[in-house]
Amino acid sequence: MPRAFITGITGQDGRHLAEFLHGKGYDVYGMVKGQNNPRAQSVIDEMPFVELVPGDLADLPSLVAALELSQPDEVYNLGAISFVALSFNQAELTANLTGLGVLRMLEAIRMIGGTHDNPIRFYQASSSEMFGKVRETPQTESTPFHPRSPYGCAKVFGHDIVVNYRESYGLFACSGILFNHEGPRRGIEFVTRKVTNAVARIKLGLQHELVLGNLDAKRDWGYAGDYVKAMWLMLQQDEPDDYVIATGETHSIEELVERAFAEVEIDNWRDYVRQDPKFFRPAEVDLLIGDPSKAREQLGWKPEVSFPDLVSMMVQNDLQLEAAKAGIEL
Ligand code: G4F
Repeated sequence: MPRAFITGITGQDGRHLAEFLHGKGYDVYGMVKGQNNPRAQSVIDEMPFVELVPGDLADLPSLVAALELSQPDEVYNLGAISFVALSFNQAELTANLTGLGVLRMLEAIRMIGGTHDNPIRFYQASSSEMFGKVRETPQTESTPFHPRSPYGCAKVFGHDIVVNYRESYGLFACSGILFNHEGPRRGIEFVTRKVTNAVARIKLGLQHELVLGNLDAKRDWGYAGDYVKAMWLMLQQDEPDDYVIATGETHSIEELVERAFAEVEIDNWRDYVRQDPKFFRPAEVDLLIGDPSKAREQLGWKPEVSFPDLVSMMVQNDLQLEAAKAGIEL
């Protein structure tokens, strides 16, 4: 059985990837940090097949120990401070985990797998946030980076150090430059889930207002379940490389809001939405749209879930969840 080690196992992508790899016959190991981590219990409940291993991206010896224990063929580094807004308040922590954490993981792989002919294959979760104030549209693997947040800066470091370790030590190390990817497992702090959850609650009469920041920003939103497949495909190629993973479509936050309200047959959405400066960022990424041609041609990957279907899936899921919590029959 091939063995996979995943950091960030408690997050949206970690869960999707663990399920996907389990379905492919992998033994799946997931790194969890901290003592009595409350999110670990939900992984145990949802995915009993995952073997949890202690470790922390801020602590190199713990990463070495985790790899020694799991002896993986493939390492997926999804762990990070992943919320862009938070990175402005915790910039140093973000640089340490989201940026230097990648370097530590690569070093741990070299220590365990040897400096030459290292058999461990490595996937890094790079991000479209690296493009920031975009230099060209659509963005490709060769578009220059111009990050707009401490998170984006840390991801650029992570991306560059993967390229450097690949070129310096011949590691099989790949980066997926993933554009925004969402779904029912998305954390409530991210705009898609914040919107779909609020719309469901408004429809059920449990909430009366949705307070947001910038409605003009545009994102290339895909479905997380589609995107984890691309991560795996990258590690099955003959040569390591970097790939943009995106839908090639962009939509504004306003369009997202309008579509989510339409899903529950509310047309006068503006009556429920208020903007608050506290949700605006010190520097914004105005427009993201990726060109996934390379992934399509070389990996045979394409997104399966459209934007309307994604919004519908998330709203319907939140309606079920919120109704069940409130004891409302749908
Ligand atoms: O949903 P968001 O917080 O995602 P963001 O910042 O695009 O980052 C996500 O995607 C990246 C890939 O490009 C990942 F690397 C990253 O880890 C994360 O998954 O915000 C999306 C947009 C922003 O322009 C933000 O200003 O929505 C705007 N927005 C407007 N009102 C809001 C809100 N965002 C949030 N989170 N909450 C609001 O109330």
